[in-house]
Amino acid sequence: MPYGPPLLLASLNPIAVAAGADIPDAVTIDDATVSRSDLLGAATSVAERISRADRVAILAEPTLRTVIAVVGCLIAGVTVIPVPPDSGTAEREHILRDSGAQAWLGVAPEGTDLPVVPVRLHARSWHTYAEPDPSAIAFILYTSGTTGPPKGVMLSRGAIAAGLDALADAWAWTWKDTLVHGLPLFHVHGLILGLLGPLRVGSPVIHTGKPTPEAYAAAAGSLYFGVPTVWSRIVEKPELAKELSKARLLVSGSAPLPVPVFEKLTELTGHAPIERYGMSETMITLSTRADGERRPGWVGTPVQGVETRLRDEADNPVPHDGESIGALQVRGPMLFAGYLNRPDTGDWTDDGWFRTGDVAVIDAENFHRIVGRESIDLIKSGGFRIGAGEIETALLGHPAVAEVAVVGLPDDDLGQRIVAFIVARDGSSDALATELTAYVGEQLSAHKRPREIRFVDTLPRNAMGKVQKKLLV
Ligand code: MCA
Ligand code: AMP
Repeated sequence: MPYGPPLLLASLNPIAVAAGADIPDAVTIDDATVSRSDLLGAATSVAERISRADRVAILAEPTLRTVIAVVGCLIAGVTVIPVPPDSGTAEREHILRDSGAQAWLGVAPEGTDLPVVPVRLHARSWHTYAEPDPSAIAFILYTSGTTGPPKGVMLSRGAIAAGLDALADAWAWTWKDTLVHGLPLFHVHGLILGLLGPLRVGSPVIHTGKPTPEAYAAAAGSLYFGVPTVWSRIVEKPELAKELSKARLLVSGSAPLPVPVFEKLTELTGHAPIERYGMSETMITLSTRADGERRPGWVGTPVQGVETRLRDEADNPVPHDGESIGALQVRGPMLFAGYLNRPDTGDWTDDGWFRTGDVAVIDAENFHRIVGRESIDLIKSGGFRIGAGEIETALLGHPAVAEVAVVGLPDDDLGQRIVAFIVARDGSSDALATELTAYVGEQLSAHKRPREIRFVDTLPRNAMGKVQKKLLV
């Protein structure tokens, strides 16, 4: 190795950057473009100010300040807790309390009790830090379960490195690519794949702020990331979609890509999209390959280092015959290190496999198709994972709500849309529906607001009194 030990953010190796491995456009975001050396200098300056902290919270707006803050933490070996910038009070307080974040790094929300460490865009430091151990936790990402508040997924540096290298292999992703996306910087997709991926592989990245068809068409990259909602909005604008024919690879993930969208995208751009499957807990475990078959409705084969298997309800093996459906279990080097403060969630089998909660089919060529989720209470809307229980708890806090059941109903644009069935105490009205939607937004993130509120006289319940959501869907 000419430039010292392997680093998580390999393209920011200080020795290599000083020796001329600089590029002027390492990251473009929010109308700002930063070179590798400026990013390294600014982030190292952040590292100097926070190196004695264990965990800091970053309000993950899509800005250069966020990028510098995240990179600074990775240089110093400080765990990052990315906080959705639009999160409401209850969600934000939960994340801060549960994670034990000691400070805000960069921008802080109003009224915070935590100290705030500023991120100075023009400060520079060239101090060098030893690379932290691969087992060190780089991020705690909060993600929804079926019930209760979001859980903190602990991702180690080693898992991230393994996950990104597996994708570079599957997608033939190199420094010659320019990545384009506009996904949020508080989930695996936008943050780990979409920011750390380029900084590891060495490819420039253009973050478009929002993932709009206009911005994607204008960015002229070679590699594009999107959730299915992004791709379905792009194919509705054929002139813009055609601009993407100049790219090398279009990648879809975070939710099922509808077959008609796959086909339309192929027709308009000449590129059959790459589909890949993953979770916050596992990073990306399945993908079609740049040099392999791309089959509509299927998410490909295990990436480097990953093994998968299917189990039935009695925990017996399910054959890989392309038809039999089973619960998908995975293992591999990119899996998480557990949920913070929740050691015994029962998601691991005794022999070390992670239960994904998804049901799938595997064929004789080891191609995988995701059939759906085991629980009706985990909703995927616009690629965001949303727990029905969390929204129900929020709504039950409103005095007008007597009973509530939240479900995800099929939606052409979002995959699923959040619908709340509500038994109101003192009558219903459009004004109350608007108030309840806003009430959820004040407490949780904006995308957790119900798109629709349906007032009902009663909820369907079984003999035990449990709401039968299947009857609502
Ligand atoms: C939204 N709006 C609403 C409501 N919901 N208004 C009233 N009531 C509601 N319930 C408003 C929005 O605030 C916005 O307003 C406008 O309606 C349009 O909203 P929307 O249709 O949601 O469009 P959008 O805001 O453009 O969002 C679509 C999106 C977004 C950009 C595709 O869903 C998105 O960024 N998804 C990415 C999720 C993601 O990255 N998931 C990765 C996790 P206004 O215009 O005024 O603001 S998965 C992962 O990490 C794993 C590992 C994986 O496999 O990748
Ligand atoms: P999250 O933790 O937000 O990443 O959500 C993970 C969940 O998203 C998975 O358990 C799946 O249910 C779903 N998911 C991710 N990628 C895909 C895909 N390509 N096809 C179908 N479902 C997907």
